[in-house]
Amino acid sequence: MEIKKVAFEKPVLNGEITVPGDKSISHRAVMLGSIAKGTTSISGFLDGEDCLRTIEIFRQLGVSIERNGTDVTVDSPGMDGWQQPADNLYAGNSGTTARLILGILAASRVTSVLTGDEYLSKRPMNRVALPLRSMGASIEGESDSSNLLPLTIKGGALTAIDYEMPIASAQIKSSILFAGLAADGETSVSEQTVSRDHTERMLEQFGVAIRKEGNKVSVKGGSVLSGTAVRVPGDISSAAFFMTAAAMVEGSSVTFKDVGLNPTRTGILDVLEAMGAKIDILEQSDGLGEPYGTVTISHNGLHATEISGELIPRLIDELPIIALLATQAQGVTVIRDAAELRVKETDRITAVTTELKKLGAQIEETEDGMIIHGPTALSGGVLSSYGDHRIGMMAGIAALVASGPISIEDPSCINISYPTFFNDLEKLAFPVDIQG
Ligand code: SPQ
Repeated sequence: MEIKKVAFEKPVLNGEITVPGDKSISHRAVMLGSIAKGTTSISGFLDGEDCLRTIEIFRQLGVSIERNGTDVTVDSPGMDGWQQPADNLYAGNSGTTARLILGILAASRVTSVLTGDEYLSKRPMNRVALPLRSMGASIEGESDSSNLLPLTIKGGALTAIDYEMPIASAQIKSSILFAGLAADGETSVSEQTVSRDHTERMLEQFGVAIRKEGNKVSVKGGSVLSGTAVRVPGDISSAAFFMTAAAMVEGSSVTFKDVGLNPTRTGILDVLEAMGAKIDILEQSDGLGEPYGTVTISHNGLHATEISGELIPRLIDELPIIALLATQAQGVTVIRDAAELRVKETDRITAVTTELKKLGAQIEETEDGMIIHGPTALSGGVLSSYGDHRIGMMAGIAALVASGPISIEDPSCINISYPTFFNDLEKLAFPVDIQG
């Protein structure tokens, strides 16, 4: 097993970094560029493993996709011109690829089999497959309820639905809206709590007229998409690891250039502010759909907070690193309403509490969150990533406050969303020792 050991020194984080492109936006840019007829030019694309899976799947469908580093050009005949794939479509570890593509394939003219790695093959697909089936989609699996990959999707005619989502999920919302693009009638999705809105923003960029009424969004079947230019800002979910590090380590101040500032994703900034960190934001926008800017996070003491309700979807992927942050804050931090963490790449509630306890953290697992007592001195140790990039990176950042070295089992999963994570850790803090 590959081990990456983070050498221990007393660090202070100072400097400026530009984190790689946003994962959610990169996926959607390739998907919409492939549905659209014509050429789409993407800059700032995330060359992480999950997004590369999305590219590969559309290539198998006959879309021409050229990648030159973080510049990607998609040249598509449009959805009606896609070819029958010769092999199964492999989504790897990527829940976003699998769930969004289910909606797209259901609306296409091809028949395909969608598969994933051992982790993705345990994640529920019925959250998108059930509403898609109610639109008339043919999605069949091997398990009794056809909830798990592999799934066979026979694209065909769909009928619009008006769907109320039982949970806040951008993946469910996006999958149904993508299917709705080719359905007969107007498809609507309502959510009780707002989830990330990259799909809605990007549909408009590709020329689709969407209708928004409160928390309900609708698209008309037969909408025509035209290729366009997409600029992907830095991923705030990746920046969150070093934002948290800067907030935790006394004397630190780190600047993040060109990071996404979509309000449906900035819950981490709200939490850092509520816990006492100093935050300076210089917001910019170039009119290409997504706000972004330069953010500086500086250490300024830390106290506990409560994280629940509408804030949760705005920082769902940041909760593992926030749990680590809370171990260094004065008081009791409570995280609730986050049961969704149990169906991510791993059960992130159990994984975070188990791993942080190994370092001496006072952290308890609840059904839908965690309770963390701080501040606690953390020791070094050997931590598992559970094959989950966000748990692996949490372990890497823990080395900044631990009294001894941290070894991370199976760190390669970090390439899924932040391939340059260890370079940035070295740039801002201290050398890492790569073994295996
Ligand atoms: O793609 P995947 O594996 O589901 O990625 C994760 C992550 O941590 O990177 C979740 F495990 O992010 C999801 C996020 O949790 C990405 C996403 C999206 O791009 O639409 C939406 C969120 O998931 P959900 O289930 O709330 O819709």
